Amino acid sequence: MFSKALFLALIPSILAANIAVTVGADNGFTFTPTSVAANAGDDITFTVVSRNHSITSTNFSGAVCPPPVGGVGPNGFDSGFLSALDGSQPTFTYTVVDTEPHWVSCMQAAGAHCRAGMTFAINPTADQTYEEFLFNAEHSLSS
Ligand SMILES: *[C@@H]1O[C@H](CO)[C@@H](O)[C@H](O)[C@H]1NC(C)=O
Ligand SMILES: *[C@@H]1O[C@H](CO)[C@@H](O)[C@H](O)[C@H]1NC(C)=O
Ligand SMILES: [Cu+2]
Repeated sequence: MFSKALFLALIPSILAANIAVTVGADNGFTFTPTSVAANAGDDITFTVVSRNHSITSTNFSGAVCPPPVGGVGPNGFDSGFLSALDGSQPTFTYTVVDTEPHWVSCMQAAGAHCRAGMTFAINPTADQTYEEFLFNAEHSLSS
């Protein structure tokens, strides 16, 4: 019979989710969905279905676009450029390591995709919403 402690220790792996996000649906500058709530241990798998994009963590405000190579941390990430131009659908998986908000965009075209609203949020909050991040990206100056 399971002890309660062993059962509780197993819960994170039992509940770890695999969350699918589509990048560039309908040839657009989009992430679908635009935000997710995720727990540490969850995998978020991004599938690029058009053009040539990156999945890169960035700032919530200020210098949002373009995200820098390597991404903004702590626990930042950067897929590098993933091209679907050859008809492939490359994927990138980020394993969530904390429950902090992470703000994500695309580095392509010196930030033009980012300023076009190509944005995604992991664990946005009441104080830092996805909508405000989108606004900040659309109004980010080129760097
Ligand atoms: C994807 O975009 C990057 C950055 O603009 C570029 O260096 C790379 O050559 C592109 N890849 C393809 C297959 O077009
Ligand atoms: C992110 O924003 C901070 C604070 O405005 C700034 O110091 C930093 O340079 C920005 N990071 C990047 C990579 O733009
Ligand atoms: Cu892009």
